[in-house]
Amino acid sequence: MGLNVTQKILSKHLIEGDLVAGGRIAIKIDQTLTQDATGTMAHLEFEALGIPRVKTKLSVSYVDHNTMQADFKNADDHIYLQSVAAKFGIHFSRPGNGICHQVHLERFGVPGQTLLGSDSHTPTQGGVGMIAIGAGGLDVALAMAGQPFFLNCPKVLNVRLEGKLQSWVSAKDIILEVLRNLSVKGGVGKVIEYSGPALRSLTVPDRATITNMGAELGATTSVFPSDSKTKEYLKAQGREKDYYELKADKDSEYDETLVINLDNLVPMVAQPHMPDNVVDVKSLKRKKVSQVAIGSCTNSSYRDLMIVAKMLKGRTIASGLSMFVSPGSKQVYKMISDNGALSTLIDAGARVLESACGPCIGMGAAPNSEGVSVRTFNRNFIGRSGTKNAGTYLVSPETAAAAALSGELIDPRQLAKKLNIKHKNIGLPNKYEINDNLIIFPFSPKKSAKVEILRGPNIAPLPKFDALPPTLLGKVLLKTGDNVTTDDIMPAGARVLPFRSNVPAISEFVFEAVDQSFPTRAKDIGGGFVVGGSNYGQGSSREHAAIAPKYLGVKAVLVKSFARIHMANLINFGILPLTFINESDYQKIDQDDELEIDTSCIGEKIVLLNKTKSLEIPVTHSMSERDLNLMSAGGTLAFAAKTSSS
Ligand code: MIC
Ligand code: SF4
Repeated sequence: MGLNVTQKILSKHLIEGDLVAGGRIAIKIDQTLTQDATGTMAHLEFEALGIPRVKTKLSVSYVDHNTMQADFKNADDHIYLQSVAAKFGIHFSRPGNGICHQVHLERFGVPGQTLLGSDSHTPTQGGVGMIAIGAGGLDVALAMAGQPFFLNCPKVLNVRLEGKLQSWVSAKDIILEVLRNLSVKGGVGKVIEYSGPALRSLTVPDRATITNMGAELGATTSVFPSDSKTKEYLKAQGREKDYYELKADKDSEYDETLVINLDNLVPMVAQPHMPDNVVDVKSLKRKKVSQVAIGSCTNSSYRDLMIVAKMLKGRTIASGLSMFVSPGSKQVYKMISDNGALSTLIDAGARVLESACGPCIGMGAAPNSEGVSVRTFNRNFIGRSGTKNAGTYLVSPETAAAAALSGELIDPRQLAKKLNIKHKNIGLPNKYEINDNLIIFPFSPKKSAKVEILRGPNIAPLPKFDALPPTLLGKVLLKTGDNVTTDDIMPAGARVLPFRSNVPAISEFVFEAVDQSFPTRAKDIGGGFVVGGSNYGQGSSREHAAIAPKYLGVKAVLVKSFARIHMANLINFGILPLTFINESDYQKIDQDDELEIDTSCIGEKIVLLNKTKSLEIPVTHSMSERDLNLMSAGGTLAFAAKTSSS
């Protein structure tokens, strides 16, 4: 039997295990990426591993999240990251160069290779046929040190795209439709592989929009074949030599298939507060809009900004709203500046920001109270915009521009008719403007040896954690429902992000939006447990959602099911990830109950006693032998220190 694209790449990189869905495998990682919000921690961890130079084909450190610089903290982090990159042979993408995923697509993504990134939207590179996986910073640090990446071998779900996109319907609507079908849990344990006749008309930026937001399905990653469209894009980026054809064999098979006919697809919207709460835009009956934001790693490419500029040309945005635009990269910014589209946007009333994550991660541009914010982004979790009672609606650039002009959430086709504008596919330029002057390339080993790592006062040393004791005792500090996000556990935004390199300081914000008393209560009673529903820890890859609770004394998290990256992060920092054997037992534990967990035979069985209710509750875990060793040592760094000294 032939192989599909996922199997082709995984088999070429397989180091341990068999490609059988559900089994444990280890793969070789060719490239890594980090961004500043997770990168400070990842690089502190890399330093702790004691390796003189990265061992990957390519590692890039981006600065794109914390660019607000309200005080010295963000700036300190940037300087630390630049010095650490110079020391260890890492490419450094300076602030201003753009959002990691957009820049990586333009300059570094290579078909057929593997990429591990400390950001959940790393799968964006599946748009050029990579197996690109998001992970916690520590797993990325280990990959930089040349170690394999361990994961459960995913199933492959084929999304077959048939038909052709209609005018004013675009790639974002495709991924919104996939989310409507599969939900935020639908991709767990799976790679989403795209195929079908419609691929012929989807460019790499279109594909990258789709693979980017595949993160919201909970998928391990998403991937497109590498074909003539990939070649065209790489050529336009001056990287034709990186092209490598990669297609599924005709007789290859998939574990599951979803067929979407693009002929019938209409403009869609994900309503507050989940990316899978998707409906046809028209069903919102011209909802009034108070803010529009174009940008983020999902929709800030040259193509996306050009379509918005085309719609706004010679017009003014509606008086009842404000509009923000963040171009995805310096390349995009410079090109729209040179061709006049930037001037069109400014003239129409857009407030143009720098090339960075910005409003997507709550770094400014928070909506008004109870505001309706229409964004081209990928996440609309409650409070992420910075305004807890505002609602974020996720849409395509076409629908966002239509909202900006009309002041209402409408189907862009209605507006186009009225304004008499045509949705001529903007397509790709034959040649992008290439200037890598904001990338600092790795120093020679000789020059690296002389580099001094610069640590400002915001860079706190990594905390050290003890080995797992045979009994865990304590109270249930918090009981949550389903689909808790890492934004709920460890919020981001302008107030919190500056503390990403300072664990004691950031731990004061744990579960802030859910229960403000959590950090104080946890510390006062010497830690305890968290109980949750299904898909616990979905969303961002931030390992701070594990380190900070660990720092506050959280010993185990007991849930119906975990999201992949968060569970790996819990293991890395020595928090026991347990699941109920019978989901209904979730009802048998309440907040404040006293629990006792016997971990002395953790490899065979774990006994959980609810002492308050005098009940024994059957629980389990899905940790591999390697995970158990890490867990017993008190986490991955403690394990690495133990093994290197023995
Ligand atoms: C996000 O979109 O939530 C982030 C911010 O990019 C995160 C990483 C982080 O928290 O730093 C992600 O997606 O992994
Ligand atoms: Fe940045 Fe937003 Fe993309 Fe995360 S989702 S990498 S915050 S643009």
